[in-house]
Amino acid sequence: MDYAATGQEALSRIAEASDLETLEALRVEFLGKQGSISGLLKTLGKLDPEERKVEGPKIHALRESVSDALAARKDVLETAALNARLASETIDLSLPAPEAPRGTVHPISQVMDEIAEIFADLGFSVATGPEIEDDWHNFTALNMPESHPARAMHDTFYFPDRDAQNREMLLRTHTSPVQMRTMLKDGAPLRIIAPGRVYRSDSDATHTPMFHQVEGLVIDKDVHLGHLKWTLETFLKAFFEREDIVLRLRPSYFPFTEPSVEADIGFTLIDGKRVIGGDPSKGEGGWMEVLGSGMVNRRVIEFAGLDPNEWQGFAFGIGIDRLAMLKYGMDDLRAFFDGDVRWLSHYGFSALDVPTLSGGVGTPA
Ligand code: 2NM
Repeated sequence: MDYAATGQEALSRIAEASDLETLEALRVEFLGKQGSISGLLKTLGKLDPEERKVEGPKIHALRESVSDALAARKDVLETAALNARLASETIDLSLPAPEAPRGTVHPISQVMDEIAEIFADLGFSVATGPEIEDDWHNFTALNMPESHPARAMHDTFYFPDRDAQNREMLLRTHTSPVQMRTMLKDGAPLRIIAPGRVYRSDSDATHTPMFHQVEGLVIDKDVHLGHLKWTLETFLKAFFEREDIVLRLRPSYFPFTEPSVEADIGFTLIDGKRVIGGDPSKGEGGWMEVLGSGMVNRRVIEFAGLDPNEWQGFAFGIGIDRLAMLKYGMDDLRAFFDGDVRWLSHYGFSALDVPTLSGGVGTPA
């Protein structure tokens, strides 16, 4: 038999295939299991040996030439497809860069991160809790029973309805309820800070109805006022990045601590400007109140389900907004909450400026 015509037709159809799918269909048509050339090969078995000697090589040669043609055409089509992709997917590197994000990290967020970093190094973990609280966690458990005058001084925002336990609901006036919840949940010993938003119905040039606080709590055995003073001094030196921080503790009163102390930080006058650091008793300058603190009241330890004869602790509370103003030189508290893009781009921080003790907690790179 002559297979030349079959071969010619197959080769010309392969040469005309314009895409890879068409070519694959041809491969199946000729060489697939049910393919025409595969069919010819199957006939060999039925021939007698003499005929097979003649027909065998011809059919194999046909199969070979079709197979080679398929491979060659596939190569051509694949190269063409790749070239088409390379031509259509070019990137024009001479185009201007896309607009970069313009957001900045708010100074309050930055200062919160700085504070968390410093206290993490002292072994404190960060605790959080709800901003909507009940009066037991916010007041009663902190040694402020219903009649306590400090409750009135807190200018509390109350909700109209009570909760399922018939407790009054309110916006927390400090983050102390977080400490109470953590003591009840984790017990002692404990070393935590609780940063976050707090609310008091108070609004003027130096007070906003929402502000930020970080409170710290250490519960352990044989804890005393010396540990408190060292911790506060170490924190303030790291925060203001100077060794010449001078602290003055003054006796004070908080219902949740006994004794209670307020801490002032010394500033000196340089060219008429207040600069944190230095000893005001040895030159020009003065004291600025920065935080309140004390030894945790035995009654608070009891409310937290701990034995005050076994466990003692100290606690402190710091206003983050004021501390941020002192460190970064803003003079108007209200600008913190205006959302003015010009103010934010001036005072904001780069998202890449993550505070670390090794790299500096407040020095932009
Ligand atoms: C302050 C001042 C003094 C304080 C007390 C507690 C707790 F939960 F342990 F009782 N947390 N924070 C505390 C003590 C807060 O802020 C000016």
